[in-house]
Amino acid sequence: MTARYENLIDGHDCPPAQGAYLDSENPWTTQVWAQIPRSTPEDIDRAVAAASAAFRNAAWAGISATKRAALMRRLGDLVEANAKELALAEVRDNGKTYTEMLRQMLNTAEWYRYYGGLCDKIEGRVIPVEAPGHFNYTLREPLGVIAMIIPWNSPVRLLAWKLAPALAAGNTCVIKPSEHASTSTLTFARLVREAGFPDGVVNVVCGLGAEIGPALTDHPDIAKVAFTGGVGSGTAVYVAAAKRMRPATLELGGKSPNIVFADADLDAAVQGVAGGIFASGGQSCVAGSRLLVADAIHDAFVARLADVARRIRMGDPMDAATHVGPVANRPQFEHIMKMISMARDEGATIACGGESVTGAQGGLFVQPTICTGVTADMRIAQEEVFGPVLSVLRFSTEEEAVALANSTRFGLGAGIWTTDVGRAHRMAARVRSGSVWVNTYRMTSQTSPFGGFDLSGVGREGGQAMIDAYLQTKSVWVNTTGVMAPAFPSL
Ligand code: TXE
Repeated sequence: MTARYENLIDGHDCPPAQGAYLDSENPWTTQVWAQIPRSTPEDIDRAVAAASAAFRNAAWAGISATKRAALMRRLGDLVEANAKELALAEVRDNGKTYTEMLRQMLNTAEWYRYYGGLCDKIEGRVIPVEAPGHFNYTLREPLGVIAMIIPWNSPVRLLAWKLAPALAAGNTCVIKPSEHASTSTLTFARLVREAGFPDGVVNVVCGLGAEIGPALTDHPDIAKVAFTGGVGSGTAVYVAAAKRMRPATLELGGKSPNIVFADADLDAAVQGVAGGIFASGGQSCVAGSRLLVADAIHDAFVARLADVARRIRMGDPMDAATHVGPVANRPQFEHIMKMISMARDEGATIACGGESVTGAQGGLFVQPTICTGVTADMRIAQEEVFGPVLSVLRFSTEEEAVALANSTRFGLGAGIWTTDVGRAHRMAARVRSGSVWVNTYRMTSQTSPFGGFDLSGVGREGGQAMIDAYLQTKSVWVNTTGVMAPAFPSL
């Protein structure tokens, strides 16, 4: 049976103004399992109006920081209690394994708890000023209505990276999930109501990026845009924010290198590199899609990696024995296959994989693929695939490794595999990347900042400082003398 979902506006389930819906296809069964609203700018207007009213309403604006913290903790508890339902919605929407999605949901709960802990630690300062008889202090105030635009690969988790600090700071929001994966966000939004947040604080409007995205990012009552997605859409969002002189945080993916030196613990490196690119079918922003490997170990390392790649089990994402589910949606599948064919045309060798596979129920898979003989000037070494495709480049010196690592316009993550502690720190300092992992990969935490250099984005998510990105500072001056000096003494 097809489930029908509605937008959440001002605490109510709201059918889209034009009454149109989009089909949500389960990528494993290829069957339509849900319908989501195909909203129009009218729906965006309603949601922004609700969020603006909620921002001013005493039920939210006047709530104490201690009470806001309690709401956040309650939301974290509800995410944990409903983790299975949320994970199931994501599996149906994007085909990632249930095991992975469940783990993500449990971690997502921690984001709300962590930022809940910061609510009552938002403090201004008393500032010594060289102005006798004047008292100066700062107030830290929320920004207003935040537009949050979310992709399909891990919607509830990537939303938390924005929503948790934004709510902790006292903002309200309008969320636009991806048209490819909206149901988990709507399921999550019900929990926001259940936790006791006032109506209108969190609103969700579903629909196509091209049809409602600009109506949201260009809305005059939006105070900030927080976005995760591709570079193309991210650029459009950033331009829209700039035209209204508004801040934006953007997380835009990458072409992250795993750099394996000859002195590395090769057992560990094989695991890290294979997991870095093939977990989630490569559909993750930090996918380690470039392997930079020392000449001396190139052939042996690639052979070991290919052996792991060939043994990865693709299948039903609900089956605990499955390592990787289907590609999340047809446009993404077509994009991955086009990139593999482009790699072949550019002269790369497909050392393993390279073909598509149709699953038992019709879902589309791409074999874990390793392209060797790749050079830095090839498009396969420069452009994000967002699929299970690894480009292998070789180096002979540390200098060359640094140059190759920094040879793309992205800079999201980098793995460094070496047992030489000096080299590990030298490399960490020289690689242009928002996160550097030494002898590990993919580590993130609500307590630590995450984000990208260059085309990988603007701003950071996670960590204490992130709450500042959802606050603004007001400087208050008070004349304590009771006397105002004449403006024009001679008059
Ligand atoms: O992302 P989009 P798509 C990369 C990956 C993938 C490519 C395209 O390489 O192949 O992006 O994926 C909304 N104004 N990543 O098409 O278009 C859209 O509706 C406002 C990297 O799914 O960037 C969705 O909600 N919003 C990545 C969101 O933007 C607009 C995760 C992301 O969609 C808009 C996913 C507009 N003009 C894909 N156009 C990561 N960094 O993790 C679209 N949207």
